[in-house]
Amino acid sequence: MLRICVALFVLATCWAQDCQVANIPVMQNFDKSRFAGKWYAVAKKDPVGLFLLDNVAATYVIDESGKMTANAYGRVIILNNWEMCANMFATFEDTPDPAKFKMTYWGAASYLQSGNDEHWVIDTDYDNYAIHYSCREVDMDGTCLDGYSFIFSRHPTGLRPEDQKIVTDKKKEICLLGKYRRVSHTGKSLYLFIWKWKVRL
Ligand code: DAO
Repeated sequence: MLRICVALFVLATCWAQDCQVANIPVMQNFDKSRFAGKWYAVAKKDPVGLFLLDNVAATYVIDESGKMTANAYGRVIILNNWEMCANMFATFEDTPDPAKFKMTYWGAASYLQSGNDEHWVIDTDYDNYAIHYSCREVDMDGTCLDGYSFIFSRHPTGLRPEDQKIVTDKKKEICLLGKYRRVSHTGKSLYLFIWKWKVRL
């Protein structure tokens, strides 16, 4: 009897959790002008072939025509363990859903990654936390085969205790609970940037 109950509970949990990419709930009435400004990545679910390691931050800008762009940086290791600060630039194309964008990004140097990704805002209160999501490859069953997600904070020290439960519940909703690693902010990427700049002089 106990086994049947456990099996039913597991089944019910699976049914309750819809991991289809098409059904992932995003922020309602997302207002990109309130989202503008600097966000620190405090946790990350990596994609296959991870790139940005730590000291990751993104600054979103909305121009007079309403177009969103972003500058981002972070510590990366490329080409035979060469550690550097990657500076990235991204543009965003609006879609019918205000929380879903098509992102195109470039590295400031040719050996850095560039590409096109989805950029979805799952949830934010604009002043403290934001949950970003991008699925790069959808599996045959409609779930995400390869994707990444950043938990952003307005504060480099991390999420406020009162935001942690909200973020944990959202991680569960997007089927990524337990898949994140902490992203630290040690200032190392700024140090690397200054060091490389000095070497070039
Ligand atoms: O780190 O593995 C990875 C994926 C990195 C994608 C680069 C995105 C650059 C622009 C970031 C804007 C905010 C998400």
